[in-house]
Amino acid sequence: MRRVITYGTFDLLHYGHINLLKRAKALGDYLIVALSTDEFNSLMKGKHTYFSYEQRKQLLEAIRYVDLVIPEETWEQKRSDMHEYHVDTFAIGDDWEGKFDFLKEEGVNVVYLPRTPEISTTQIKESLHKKD
Ligand code: C2G
Repeated sequence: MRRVITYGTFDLLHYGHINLLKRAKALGDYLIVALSTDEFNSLMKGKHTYFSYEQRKQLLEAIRYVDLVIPEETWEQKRSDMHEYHVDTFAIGDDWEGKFDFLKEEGVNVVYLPRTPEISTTQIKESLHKKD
């Protein structure tokens, strides 16, 4: 069983997120999503999400590519996650290119996947705001 993990906030779920999850799953047989908690988003990522952690978790668990959702509570948990979840591959969008290469030291493949252009949660929020 080749286990892949990815991390993110996944707020206002859109096709860019789905494309990422689809490609991440294709790197193995089992995909774990470490989902940023509400506290991690607001305190560490400076993100205010529309949907709560539980709502974002429910959405992700409904996606065929996702096998398990766990909480992402700190920047530092990645190293231990690789061992706790027996991860073979870490995958994330290439907006993070190079930032997680240190995980290779834990014996995992590190893959940066091209982001889907033209869509982002911020863009969705801004375009809805303009229509008000
Ligand atoms: N993504 C993408 N294409 C987009 C938008 C997002 O491929 N148009 C990818 C991002 O690169 C990321 C994932 O979808 O891999 C989730 O996006 P975010 O929720 O914005 O994740 P982020 O805030 O970058 O969290 O510790 C790592 C962080 O938690 C990553």
